Amino acid sequence: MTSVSAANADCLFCKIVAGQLPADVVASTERVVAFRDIDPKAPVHVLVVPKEHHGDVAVLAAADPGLLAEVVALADRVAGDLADGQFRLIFNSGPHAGQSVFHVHGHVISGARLGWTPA
Ligand code: IU
Repeated sequence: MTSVSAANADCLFCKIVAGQLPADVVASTERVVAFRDIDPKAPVHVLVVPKEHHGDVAVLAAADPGLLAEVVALADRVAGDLADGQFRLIFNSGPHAGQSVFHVHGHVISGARLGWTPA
C-alpha cells in the first residue's frame, strides 16, 4: 500500500487528471474520471480513476469508501454508455498482480463475451 495525497508530482494519472497529459476521456464526475486505456485488451477497455491520488484500491477503500463507490458507479455508467452494461472491473493491486501505475484505477472491460483466464 502507498500513502495518500491530493496529487503526486511523479504520478502519470495525476498528470492526466490535471490535463498535463492527454487522454481520451469518455466520462467524468466531480471526483472521478474515465478514459480509454492506450493498450486496450477488449472492445471497451476504460480506466476509471479517482481524481485524488490514492495508491491502490485498498488504500482508497480505507481512506474514502464513498469515493470507491463513485468509481464503481462511473464504471457501471461507462459500460452502459459504451457497451451492453455488462462488465468486468479489475483493480490490479501490487506489481505481482500486474499493477504498473500506482494511482488506483479500475479497468472496465466490456463489449465482448469474456473468458476467464486471469493467470
Ligand atoms: P495497471 O493495472 O497498473 O497495469 O494498468 C495501467 C494501465 O494504464 C495499462 O493498461 C496501460 O495500458 C494504461 N496506460 C494508459 O492508459 N495510458 C498511459 O499513458 C500509460 C498506461 I504509461
